[in-house]
Amino acid sequence: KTSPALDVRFGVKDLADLAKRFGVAALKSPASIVIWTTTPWTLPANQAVALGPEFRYSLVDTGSELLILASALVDAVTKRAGVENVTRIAEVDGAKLEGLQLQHPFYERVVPVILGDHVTIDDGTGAVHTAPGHGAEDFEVGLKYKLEVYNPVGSDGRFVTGTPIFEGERVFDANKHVIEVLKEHGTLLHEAK
Ligand code: VAL
Repeated sequence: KTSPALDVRFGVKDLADLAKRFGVAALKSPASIVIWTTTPWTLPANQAVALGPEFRYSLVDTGSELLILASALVDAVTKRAGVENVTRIAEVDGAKLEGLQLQHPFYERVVPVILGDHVTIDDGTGAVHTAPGHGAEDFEVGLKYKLEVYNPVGSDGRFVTGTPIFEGERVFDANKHVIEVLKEHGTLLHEAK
């Protein structure tokens, strides 16, 4: 089996702040930035979501929620997620969203939007799940933003004691559990099979 590819919601904490950044009137539905990852087991270590400063990002309304995606990827992401009605509300440069506060998809942790030149819009969502303890580019951009280099995985390949939810699990077995936990929290937008 190939590795799972997930689209995951990071909820926007402050809708008024989001509205201001996009230059629109009051927003009513819950809003999320959607990240794409092929390594679900790295999500416990997430410390930020990186956007490309010069890419355009759209705020889209699905009828039940608001999603923020790279404008170039709105069609691809909403199509694979089976979203039928997509209304584009507004568009900004990624730079406009720096510092926006997001809710981690299953922990009680608030993580910021950061900017990085390593972000691409070739695939995914245009928003990179950033775990400085697990990836070289994530580490580099983390230094710039003083993110915690959090690595909850021990040398035995298992989540260390004290890791919420996943303590003791082997990381590659944990992928399935992470997907279940995302579903429980309503933060899994799509899982490629
Ligand atoms: N940034 C990578 C990802 O999106 C890892 C290294 C956390 O899967």
